[in-house]
Amino acid sequence: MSSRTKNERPGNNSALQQARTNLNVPVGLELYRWMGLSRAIEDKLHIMKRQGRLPGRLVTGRGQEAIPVGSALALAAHDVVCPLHRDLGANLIKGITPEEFLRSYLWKIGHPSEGRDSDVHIGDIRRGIYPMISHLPDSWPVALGFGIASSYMKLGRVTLAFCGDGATSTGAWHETMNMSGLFHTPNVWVIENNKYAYSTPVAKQYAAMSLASRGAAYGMPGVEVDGNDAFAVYSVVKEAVDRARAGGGPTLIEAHTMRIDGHAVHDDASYVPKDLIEEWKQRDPIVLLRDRLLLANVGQPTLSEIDKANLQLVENAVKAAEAAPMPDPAGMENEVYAPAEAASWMLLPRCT
Ligand SMILES: Cc1ncc(C[n+]2csc(CCOP(=O)(O)OP(=O)(O)O)c2C)c(N)n1
Repeated sequence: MSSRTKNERPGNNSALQQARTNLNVPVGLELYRWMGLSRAIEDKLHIMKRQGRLPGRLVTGRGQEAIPVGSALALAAHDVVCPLHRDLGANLIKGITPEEFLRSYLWKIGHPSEGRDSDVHIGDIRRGIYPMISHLPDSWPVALGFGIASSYMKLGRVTLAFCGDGATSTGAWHETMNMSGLFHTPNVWVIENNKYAYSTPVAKQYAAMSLASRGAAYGMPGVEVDGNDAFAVYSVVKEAVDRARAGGGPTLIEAHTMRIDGHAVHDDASYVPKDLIEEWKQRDPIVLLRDRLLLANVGQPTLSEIDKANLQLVENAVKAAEAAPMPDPAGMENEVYAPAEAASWMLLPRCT
């Protein structure tokens, strides 16, 4: 029996070790830019919520941006991603603009659902984003379907799906993994192990020492990665994406991180030991990457420019979204069912 606990971070796979030593600076700067934009939007949403400027709920992925950003940056333009409630960064990289995201949170028009759905339920299949399904992890069987279609039609397209540690206890999760291994689908499965599913800690969620170890049971590689190390996430996911595209089948990736906020803004997370949160706050993925970029001789002014540009984007987005109109109730039933062109991603040229 291993003496590792489920809260420890892994550090024993080759892609991860290599990532720690060889930071690719242009990729590092892209990771920094997208993580910073995601954080800036979610920080602003928290302020707006407290000011009473935000209707409805607020769920964020602050502190775990390295996973959606590192993963989505490893995809090609025509690949598909299935983001969930902690994955704003993946939506942004695949083309959802800050303004569209703000409009969604404010229930305005001018984003893919045009006010018929709200907050994190955003996506656009024409941009390769399958919008979140609330029933967790029901986007996984859908991602499997994308994978099977891509193999069958020889599209060369990879589909990446995210879920949390809690979602891995469901039947849909296990059935998806079984079929993915069986059909050798071009999927990358990313678990964001943030140690809590609402108030349930991982110790009460599963008995296995790691979730990645389940990969072997389904006939696919299972890899653990430090989910607060953006470049390590990018490297591990890129390896899995390249393998999937080359016909090498799926990979299960367990990215270790910590939910440093409550489940959502209404939850003070008082059930989480304070020292656990503090320990992980010291490993803020944006600060870690910034320090590595500085060590790699990227100047502080370059990083400050990126931060400034991100804040400006958010301010512009908030202004435009707040000024935008609400939907016309007369159009409530339009496009409730997917338009025919929703399947058009299949007809796009092969992804190279
Ligand atoms: C099938 C299902 N059961 C319950 C819920 C309610 N719910 C929403 S988020 C959540 C916690 C999920 O935990 P996890 O999968 O670890 O993801 P995290 O929120 O920690 O990122 C729960 C129970 C749901 N959305 N779907």
